[in-house]
Amino acid sequence: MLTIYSDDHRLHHGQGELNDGKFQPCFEFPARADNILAAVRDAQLGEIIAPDTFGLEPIRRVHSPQFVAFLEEAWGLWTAEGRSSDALPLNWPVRGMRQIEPDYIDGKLSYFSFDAATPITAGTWTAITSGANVALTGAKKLVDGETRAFALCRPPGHHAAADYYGGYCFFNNAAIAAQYLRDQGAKRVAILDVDYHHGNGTQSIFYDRNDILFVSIHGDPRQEYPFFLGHADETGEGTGKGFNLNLPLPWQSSADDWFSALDTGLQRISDFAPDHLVVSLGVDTFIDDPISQFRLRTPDYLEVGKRIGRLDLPTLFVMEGGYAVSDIGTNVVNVLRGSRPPF
Ligand code: Q9C
Ligand code: ZN
Repeated sequence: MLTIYSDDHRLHHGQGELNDGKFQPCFEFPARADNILAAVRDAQLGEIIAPDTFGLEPIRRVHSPQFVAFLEEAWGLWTAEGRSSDALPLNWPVRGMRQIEPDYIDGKLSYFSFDAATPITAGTWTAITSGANVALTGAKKLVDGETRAFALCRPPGHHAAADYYGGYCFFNNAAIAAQYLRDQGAKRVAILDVDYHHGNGTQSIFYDRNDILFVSIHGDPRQEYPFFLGHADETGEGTGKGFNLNLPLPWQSSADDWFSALDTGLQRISDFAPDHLVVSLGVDTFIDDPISQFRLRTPDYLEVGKRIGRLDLPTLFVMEGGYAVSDIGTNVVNVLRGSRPPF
């Protein structure tokens, strides 16, 4: 299997995030991708290539121009105010407040974000544009006939919507790749999100669409971040009705329960008969993940890969979450290895 990777991810390295009422070191940090890359090499999974450059046009197919412009200018505006620490928001425009983009950088951070765990740093813009290129290069490989590719994206993307960032995510790499596949001629694309957290950004980007099916297995939003999207009754709207499938599970769900949900999701994808599959690959479902409450173990990830592989669809895996850094490489590689025939 082909892996697409760039060192540019290291340019995004936040100093900290607000967690448990304390300012703590970021859970999402460069060693995650470094460890995955090392495991891909050790497993001799296949060729590792650098991304091509696609420019901002394919990013603007899923993100608003205002949001893209904000991310490009944010660090400059922040440092122009004399700040040298990471840029973080402090308040949000909730129910009844006006949705007007402020002029001042602190207000812009609030307007375009939804949490205080996602710092913008000096190198964030370079890292996230490069991450989008990694995903797009993987998508292009599918168009060119590759049957499996792994976009080793960092930072992750699935919490980012058309015009807001959060949950460690800025550009929605999986959504950008799925839209690119459509724009290159695919009639239908399915996105399977197996990250522990609901892919609220991806869902909201494609919620009114019947050409891109979104299926997600995740911690029940009654208990788990991002809390305000991911319920089972969110099935799509307008022409998108029936093309969004949420499979929320409670904290401490067993691996068996998780695999039952996976089978339900895979059946829906199979019925949809897409031209391509994009997998939002998070391994924060792991039993030892420091911020998550599911119970998958390292050998389970081989089985995850096998079941996905049996769909027999051209598949792009896009890296999302997973914070047990010493196990992340093995867990990811197990999914990738499992997905290759023979099953
Ligand atoms: N106490 C992804 O996995 N905050 N994002 C968690 C835990 C945000 C996770 C706080 C978690 C975001 C891509
Ligand atoms: Zn996650």
